[in-house]
Amino acid sequence: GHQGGVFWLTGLSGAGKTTLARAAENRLFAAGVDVTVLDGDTLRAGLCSDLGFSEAERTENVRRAAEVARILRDAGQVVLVTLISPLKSDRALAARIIGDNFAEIFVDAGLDVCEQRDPKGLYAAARAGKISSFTGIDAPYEAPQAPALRVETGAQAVDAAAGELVSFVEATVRA
Ligand code: GGZ
Repeated sequence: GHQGGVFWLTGLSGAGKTTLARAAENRLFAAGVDVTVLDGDTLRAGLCSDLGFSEAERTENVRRAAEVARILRDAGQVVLVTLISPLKSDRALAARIIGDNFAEIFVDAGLDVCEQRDPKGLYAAARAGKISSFTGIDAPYEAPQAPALRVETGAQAVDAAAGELVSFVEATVRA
């Protein structure tokens, strides 16, 4: 068996949070772990569809995700949350809401790499002034200073990055 726990993946748009979490989810599920992914895009399509990208709305987005993650954790799930969650203070809010078994994971790819990937053309749109308050362009990203785990996703392949995350999760929740 295993304990519940929340693994909070923070990082820039395009850093690979969702890809990493989905790869880890598959491996953890195969290893018998009860795992759920709370993905920013999914949440914003439903539970958080009333929220935009102002500071106050991002805080509310983080708060709702944290409350849901806590419920799932209390039910014994391993929860992988993938939100940019750019502000230190918002991640501290999530940590406070969740309490025990919370781990901050820094999904670390440089802005240059993320902007080059630009899978949805959002960086280009932000540079062109078509969208504002875009994280890394005209809105801040405060990198974690002391994350529980840092996963490099700029140069490292998805498989290797997922392996690091899975090992960390297993070591944490099987303890
Ligand atoms: C940042 C934005 C923005 C702005 C739309 N700033 O790479 P994506 O596209 O698929 O993921 C990003 C997602 C960010 O939502 P989060 O809920 O994770 O953000 S936060 O934690 O800050 O609340 C991006 C898209 O939404 N997107 N506009 N202005 N990302």
